[in-house]
Amino acid sequence: MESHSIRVNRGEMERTSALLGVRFYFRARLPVSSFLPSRLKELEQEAHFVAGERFHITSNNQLREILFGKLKLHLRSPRETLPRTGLQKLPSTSEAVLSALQDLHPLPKIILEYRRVHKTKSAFVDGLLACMRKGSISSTWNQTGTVTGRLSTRHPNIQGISRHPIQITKPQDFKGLEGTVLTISPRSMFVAPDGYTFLAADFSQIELRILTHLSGDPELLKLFRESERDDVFSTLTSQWKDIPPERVTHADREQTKKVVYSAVYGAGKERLAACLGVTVQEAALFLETFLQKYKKIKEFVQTTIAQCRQTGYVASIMGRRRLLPRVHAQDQQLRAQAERQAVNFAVQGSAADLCKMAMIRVFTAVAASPTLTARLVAQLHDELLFEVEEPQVPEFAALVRGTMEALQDVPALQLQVPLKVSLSAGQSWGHLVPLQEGPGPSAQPTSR
Ligand code: DCT
Ligand code: MN
Repeated sequence: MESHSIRVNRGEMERTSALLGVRFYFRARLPVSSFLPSRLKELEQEAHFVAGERFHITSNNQLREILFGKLKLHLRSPRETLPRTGLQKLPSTSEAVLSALQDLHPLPKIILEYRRVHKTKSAFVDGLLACMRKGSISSTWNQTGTVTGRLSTRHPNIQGISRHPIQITKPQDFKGLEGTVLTISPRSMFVAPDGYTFLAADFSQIELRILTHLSGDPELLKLFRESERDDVFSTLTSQWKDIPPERVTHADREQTKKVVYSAVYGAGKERLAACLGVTVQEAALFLETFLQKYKKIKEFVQTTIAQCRQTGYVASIMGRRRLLPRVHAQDQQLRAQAERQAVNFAVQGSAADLCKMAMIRVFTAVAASPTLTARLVAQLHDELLFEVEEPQVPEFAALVRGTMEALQDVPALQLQVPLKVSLSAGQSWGHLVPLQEGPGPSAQPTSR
């Protein structure tokens, strides 16, 4: 991956920087040029206007003084428990606080958007530009940089480039202008060279499958074995919430996902409540009913922690160990943290093992093939991204799927659950379309 580079589409890059950097209310068809005030500048001016004074928009101290010293928003806030910092114990200017205040005054919303645009611009425009060489980027990969055994990347951190488009909203209540939503899809800046196409192979629900294997939960096992063509999270949603499958919405599915991963990784009811936007009591009830229905998950969590206490380490499916001496700490918080890390490592570390094995096996298979020339260009944890010569797509797709799904039967693993790979392809990383299942080893049902 390091000896190969990925092409960046200059036009798309310019479009994105223009969206972020340049005013987008064009009265006439003005040329997009740099002397127009940038979107950040514009937000800064809006902030000064609604604050009634000029201040350093990036200074949290000055912002705090205006929000709470001058505008006294904390006194008007229905929430009595805004998190506080600093000597004067004024509320912080964190995202959570600003969100809680956004209906009281236009300033918090403007600041939130300023931060979002700034972050997007620095990561996806300035950050990428700084890493570009001859119109391409090539990340540096670190094999020993994470505690779970996942790979990590820098310059650029291609694994951190959001899969989902980022939406930036213009505040609606400023100067009576309509709110406009901008969509930025950072992945669409990466393109395959002429004659090639990107092919992405994504392990579906790898962590949930690993968890199912490790816990042996019969309900989950049944779900994965029987409904191979169905979407497991949708079925799961219908099952534990007791609603018919056809009434499960995308939002329900996402909610289930959050509940599942919170239950496993020990996020706790407060964090779950915050991320679902429900009350703490509701979140607690979700976790409880979920763990009630899939009893072996709770058992697995407890067994993992107990074993870690006994040995001082936790091991991944391939036997890689993480030492966790703090599992014996006196301090309850440190101990609870080590316990969460133990369970997280068992599942995520095992998923990392599988993904690395997939990389090695696909590489070996391509090297052994007299015809295939596909190259791995990036590993995004559970997703492998390849550059493939266009005519070779069908053959390579079948090989990748076959190789990755066959990991289920590796003797050292003997997974109780089937593995499922979804394939997509396209000219740009941001616009991959699902590949139809072609003929090949994957076309046969793999029920066992
Ligand atoms: N993850 C997590 N907490 C969440 C969501 C995800 O810890 N709220 C972790 C666990 C799975 C991993 O990130 C990959 O996330 P997704 O791809 O969103 O999950 P998935 O199980 O693969 O589900 P999907 O079928 O939607 O891709
Ligand atoms: Mn996924």
